[in-house]
Amino acid sequence: VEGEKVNTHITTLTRFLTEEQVKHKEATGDFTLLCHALQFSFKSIAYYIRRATLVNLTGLAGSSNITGDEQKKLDVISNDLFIEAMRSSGKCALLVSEEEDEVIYFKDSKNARYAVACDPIDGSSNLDAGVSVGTIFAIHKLAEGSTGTKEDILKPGTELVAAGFTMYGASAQLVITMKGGSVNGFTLDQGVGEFILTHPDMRIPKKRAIYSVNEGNSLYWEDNVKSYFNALKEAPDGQKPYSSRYIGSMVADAYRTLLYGGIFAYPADKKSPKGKLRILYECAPMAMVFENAGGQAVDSKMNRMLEVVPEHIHDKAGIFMGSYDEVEKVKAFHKK
Ligand code: AHM
Ligand code: MG
Repeated sequence: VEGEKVNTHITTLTRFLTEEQVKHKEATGDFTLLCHALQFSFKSIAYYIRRATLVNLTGLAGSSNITGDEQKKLDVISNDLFIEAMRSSGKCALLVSEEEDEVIYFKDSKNARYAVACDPIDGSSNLDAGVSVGTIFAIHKLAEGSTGTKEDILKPGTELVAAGFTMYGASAQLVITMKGGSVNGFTLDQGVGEFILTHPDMRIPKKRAIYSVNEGNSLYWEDNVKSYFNALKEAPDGQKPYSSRYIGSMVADAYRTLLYGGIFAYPADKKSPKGKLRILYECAPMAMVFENAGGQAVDSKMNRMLEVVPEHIHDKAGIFMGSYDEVEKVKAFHKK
């Protein structure tokens, strides 16, 4: 571009992954290849979502998943894209998907050492309205000597080797974090078809007066949850009351919370005593991102979300996550 300085020092996701691999002497390159397969699934899901209204991909598929949600056409397509990407990578031994009742084992991937959990399209109730949705993923390493069993995925989030999510919004964003590492954000450049590092070392603000919760459920909330959210609006000591922001796609609500700070919650309540969001592919990966960005995530009993161990692959939990101080406030209300 004339007169404009073009930045040629760009970190693509591919380069980022290669540089990460070099940092780990023991790395075999398997994890990098798995991430390349993930990256392809994100790009193709983003592509189909963008074209959905034009090529008749909106609406229902006529089936429902384990949780009883009616599946949208795009839920089914994205799930198939994700499964195929994991199968063809040769590095994934087993996969848990929100859209599949049972664990999928890739028996042909003989030397695969990873187990993956995913929600191919989170927030799918928003799809037909063109509101942001995204993909959530969590990666575990198989136990030493294991060829891949359910036990390799029914583990607490503290054991995750990597996790993250995408958000297909005004642009496609990818947030990824690895064990003990920082959180990095990438933006898909449609022109070159690459995720570009645009948000290195993301840190969530320590506090912010924004809350994000489906307030329509307040009738069913436990008393301490009610009094906590009321307190945010009552604004004690002459402070400004909190602002409310709720999109209804966790990926979008989480992405905003990560950037601006605040609190996102989907508490367990009298109607759903175990909460709504699923541990393996919704709560745990988000908790890892938030903790590695300097925030916190807890369940409805105020246990650290990353330490919650699911018994079954689709188990749910209540969740509160966000800025460090905002989660401290939630905890304080649960001690009362
Ligand atoms: P989904 O995976 O079937 O899309 O459901 C998960 C979504 C989250 O993205 C969001 O936080 C929540 O469900 C919204 O639920 P509600 O409509 O009850 O507020
Ligand atoms: Mg979901």
